[in-house]
Amino acid sequence: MTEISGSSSQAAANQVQVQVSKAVGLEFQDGGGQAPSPSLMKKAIHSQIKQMSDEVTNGLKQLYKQYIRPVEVTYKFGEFANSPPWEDADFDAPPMVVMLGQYSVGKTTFIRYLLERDFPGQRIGPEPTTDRFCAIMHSNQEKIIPGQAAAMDITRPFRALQRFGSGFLNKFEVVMCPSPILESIYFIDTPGVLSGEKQRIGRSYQFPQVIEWFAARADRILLLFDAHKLDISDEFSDAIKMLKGHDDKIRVVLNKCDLGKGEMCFCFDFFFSSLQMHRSNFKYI
Ligand SMILES: Nc1nc2c(ncn2[C@@H]2O[C@H](COP(=O)(O)OP(=O)(O)OP(=O)(O)O)[C@@H](O)[C@H]2O)c(=O)[nH]1
Ligand SMILES: [Mg+2]
Repeated sequence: MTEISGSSSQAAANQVQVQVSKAVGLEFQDGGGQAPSPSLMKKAIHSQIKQMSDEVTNGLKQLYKQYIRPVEVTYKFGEFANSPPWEDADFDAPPMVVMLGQYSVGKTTFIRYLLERDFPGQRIGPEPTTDRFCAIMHSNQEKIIPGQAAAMDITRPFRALQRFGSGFLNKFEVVMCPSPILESIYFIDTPGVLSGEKQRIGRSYQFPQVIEWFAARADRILLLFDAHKLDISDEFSDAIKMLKGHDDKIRVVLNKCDLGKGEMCFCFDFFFSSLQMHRSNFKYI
């Protein structure tokens, strides 16, 4: 094992500093020039990370096209697994975070909080408000792209949504918004799951199948609950069942905890055992 002495670790640190200084366009000489400011250092480190992640993404694209895609096409994997071959946009998109929950649990408010700003088309209110699937992505200008247009665009990872037909695409939109967090991830806001027939009757697409598609593509699925209404409707239970096979991506969020502590603690054990009834392999971590 090589032991790094104080002087050699100092030399290594200086080398990193010199590289970062070069990346931000500053001359930094030993004991001489001015050290870069923390914000410039941060910018330089981000750009280095971006460069590395671009290299990894390009390598993955190449491996997929060369070795995996031909096998998928030969054995018609897309048709069996309901997942057409990946395109460049699927690799280039940042990680996807899907918000799921019954109506009015605070999904849209949660996204708004993380964006630290309002976004176009945002609807927040005590009654069922969000009536569509909405992908919230980064751009320097605010814009809403209708689902039909987004699903035709080869630079976006939504072309495979065409399979759900215009009934779904009319209820899907991409919202572009200049929030810094969206440079690293993007959100899918979903319509709240209502109980009873009224939801199913008015819908011209298969909600569970759409959830299944997003769950397969997602990197993180946040299941939101109102900490004071922990019952799970049949419809929401069906949606939870569609997440089968993606348990490692799921995190459960008990929202609206600011509304009073006592009741919430009382309900927690009941809630957790009820959740386990719907998906027995949920674990409390
Ligand atoms: N007290 C409290 N109220 C909240 C919190 N989060 C959301 N709300 C309120 O709950 C209501 C519903 O919030 P939304 O963000 O519209 O909920 P949603 O889950 O997106 O609702 P749908 O789109 O209809 O499914 C609004 O009146 C919010 O102001 C919270 O953490 N605490
Ligand atoms: Mg909403």
